[in-house]
Amino acid sequence: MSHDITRRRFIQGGTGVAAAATLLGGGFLGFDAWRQAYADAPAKEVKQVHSLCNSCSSKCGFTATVEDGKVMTMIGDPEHPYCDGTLCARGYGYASIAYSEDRLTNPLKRTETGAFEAISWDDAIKEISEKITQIIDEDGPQALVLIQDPRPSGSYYTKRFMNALGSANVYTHGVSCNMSKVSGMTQAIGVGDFVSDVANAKMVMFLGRSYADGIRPGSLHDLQAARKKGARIVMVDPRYNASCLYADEWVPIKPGTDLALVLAMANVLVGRGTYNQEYVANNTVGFEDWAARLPEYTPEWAAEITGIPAETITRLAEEMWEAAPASSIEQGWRAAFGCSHKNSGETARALCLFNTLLGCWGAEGGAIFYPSASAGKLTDPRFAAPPAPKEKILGSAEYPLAAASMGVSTFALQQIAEGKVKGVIFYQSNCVGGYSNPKQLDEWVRQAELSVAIDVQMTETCKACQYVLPDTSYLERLEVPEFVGGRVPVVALRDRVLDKIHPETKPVDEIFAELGRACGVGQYFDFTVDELADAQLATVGLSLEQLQEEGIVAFPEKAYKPGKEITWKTPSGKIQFTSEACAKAGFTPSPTWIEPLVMPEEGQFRLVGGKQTIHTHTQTANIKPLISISKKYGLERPWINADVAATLGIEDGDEVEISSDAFTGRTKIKVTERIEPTSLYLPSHYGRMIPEQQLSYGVGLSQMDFVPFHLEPGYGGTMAQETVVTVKKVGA
Ligand SMILES: Nc1nc2c(c(=O)[nH]1)N[C@H]1C(S)=C(S)[C@@H](COP(=O)(O)OP(=O)(O)OC[C@H]3O[C@@H](n4cnc5c(=O)[nH]c(N)nc54)[C@H](O)[C@@H]3O)O[C@H]1N2
Ligand SMILES: Nc1nc2c(c(=O)[nH]1)N[C@H]1C(S)=C(S)[C@@H](COP(=O)(O)OP(=O)(O)OC[C@H]3O[C@@H](n4cnc5c(=O)[nH]c(N)nc54)[C@H](O)[C@@H]3O)O[C@H]1N2
Ligand code: SF4
Ligand SMILES: [Mo]
Repeated sequence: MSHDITRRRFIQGGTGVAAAATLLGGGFLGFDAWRQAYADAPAKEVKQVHSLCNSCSSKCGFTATVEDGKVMTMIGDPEHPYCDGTLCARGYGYASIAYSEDRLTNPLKRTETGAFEAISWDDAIKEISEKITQIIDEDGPQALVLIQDPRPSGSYYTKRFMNALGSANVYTHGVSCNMSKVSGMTQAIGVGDFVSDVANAKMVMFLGRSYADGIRPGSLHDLQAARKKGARIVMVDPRYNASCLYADEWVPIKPGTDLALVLAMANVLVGRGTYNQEYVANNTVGFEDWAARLPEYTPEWAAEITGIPAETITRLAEEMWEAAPASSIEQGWRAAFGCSHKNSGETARALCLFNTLLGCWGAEGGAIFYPSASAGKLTDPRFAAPPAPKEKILGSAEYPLAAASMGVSTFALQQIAEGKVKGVIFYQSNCVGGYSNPKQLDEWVRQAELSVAIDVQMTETCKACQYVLPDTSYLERLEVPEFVGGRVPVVALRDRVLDKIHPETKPVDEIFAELGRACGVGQYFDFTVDELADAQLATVGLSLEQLQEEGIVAFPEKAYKPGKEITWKTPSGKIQFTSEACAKAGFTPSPTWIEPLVMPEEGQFRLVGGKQTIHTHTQTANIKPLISISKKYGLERPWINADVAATLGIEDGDEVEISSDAFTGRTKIKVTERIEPTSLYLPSHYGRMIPEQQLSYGVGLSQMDFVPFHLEPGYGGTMAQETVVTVKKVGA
């Protein structure tokens, strides 16, 4: 197969030995300049390695300079679509995990007393595999569950391992990330993702998506470009988030009510006939059903619910129409409707239908779909896939709209208490700490007959498990190639930047291969990750060695082409205003208003989460350079509206007590005008109570502690913001 492949000029021939003197030389000079500057200094081993960040799921590409086994510089790869030449602060800070004092360095087993003691790899693999075999013999493979945060090798090896055992139960973190969004969109447009063409848009509305807080550098660059070009940017968010710096307008909204806003804007456009009638007639089904339901959703109706004035709602709808088709509502990711409320899935569905009224799909400046590349089929029988599991992923009957590629992981854990699930394995997942109420999840995991966590540090999830297996850090392992979609799709590689630091750690590929062999399915793991990577790359005309040298290879022949006809992967082959699956799951055929599960009354607040630029979920709280910044600036403090604080006698920096039905905790508070009155914002990354995480222990509070265990009907999202809290000053 031949491909028109562009090759990035490698700055300097691969991994070479060069002269360099001190750390000071690291800086951010180009490699050549640095080498030149220290040409006469005593020789040290300096090499360059291309790899992928592991501080969040964006997995940005970078080139590391390594001197005598220490990472000196990391430069974001310009061709990587997500990083666009820049790593974010987390990308740099998280690299220190490799050398962290709090790394797991040995397999551990929980003893009768609840303490963990070291155990050899041989014993750990033997005991775990015996238990797996016993569970399969007694209860069948569907009694086993695996939960992972999708990473290149993680996704490949966990699925292969579970499928080889006959289980379909491989879950991601979706329930507590973007599952409702992905699943709702799929009902409308057949896929769970699109991209607002922000850089070329005339207008973009963001519903609780903040490129400057929930960072992906490439997206932030697009927002900056849009700002420069004069695009109209509107941020709908209960708080003035960091992206508002690039916006024309901040529209504060009561959280959980975005569906009412979208329905009312649709009411305005459809009521007036100011929508792309030709586009709707040619590309959709079920429009009449929605049109007949919209009249009751007037801007005045929505104003009551959202707290946004009716005139603003009407004006925003008008402006979006005037800018169409170079306008769209951006797709969002987590906090607003990724997994947060009882109406999240339906909000995502309605959002896609509103964009359809604009006729913006595939239009320059509108809502577009980026192409991707992928590896072809491998012919070598060693790589043959195990037979497809006989059953569907557990939870698919109860939550029929949930994307099967993510699955309702927390429902699967609930099935431990029902006796249907007996064994659970976590790979690179702090499920217990972050997917729903930690106390509840901990209780279920502890009831399992087998529980294993594979991680690099001690976490809430590890603590709940019987066995803890130490992975190498991402800087110490090669993974399978990562194909990334974008304007120009690419393939990139996580490579070994450092030699293994702790001898008793093992990379993910080895862990699952050893478990596979011990469980009697070794025939599916009869290869090294290097051989697998090389074979996958051969299907696109590359080799492992080539990609290691180049770091990233683009597929320009697959680049995004504006105006290309879109194939809608829905059952009808068209955009669906009505969905049979939604109707079958108990929703109206086209989206209508659904009240959130709880609404704050007088004296109560909805607890909302949100990312901070310098942290990722629960995984960076113990990272020295990052948590030091948090501590210095008090970033862990929740935000309360200034007027409301005044009525409660609360001042900036006061110690407060925050209570929900599930939890009560104390912390210092931030009083600000940057948040609407019914919300209390708790930054998402704190409240870790694991003493082994020495730096994060006891800093701030965790949103999930306050949230009861529950799941969004039909869609299975964790409903992370369906909780109300009260706040009082300590000692008042
Ligand atoms: N720094 C950082 N960046 C990240 C990550 C990270 O952990 N840290 N994680 C990555 C991942 S996995 C994800 S999922 C994304 C998440 O990316 P986002 O979805 O952008 O992130 P969030 O911070 O969860 O939510 C964005 C905003 O929604 C607002 N919000 C809360 N509730 C509502 C609501 O009901 N309606 C509206 N309109 N707004 C609301 C919050 O105030 C917040 O400012 O970030 C990615 N990038
Ligand atoms: N409290 C809280 N809960 C959240 C969120 C939040 O911000 N705060 N965010 C939500 C969102 S948007 C998402 S996507 C999910 C994400 O949920 P997860 O994917 O579970 O992400 P983290 O909570 O960061 O936990 C990642 C785990 O992977 C481990 N890890 C890191 N590197 C490696 C490695 O190289 N190998 C192995 N084996 N393990 C490694 C970390 O130590 C950590 O325990 O969480 C959701 N829940
Ligand atoms: S966005 Fe930041 S943390 Fe995430 S992969 Fe990219 S550089 Fe790493
Ligand atoms: Mo996420």
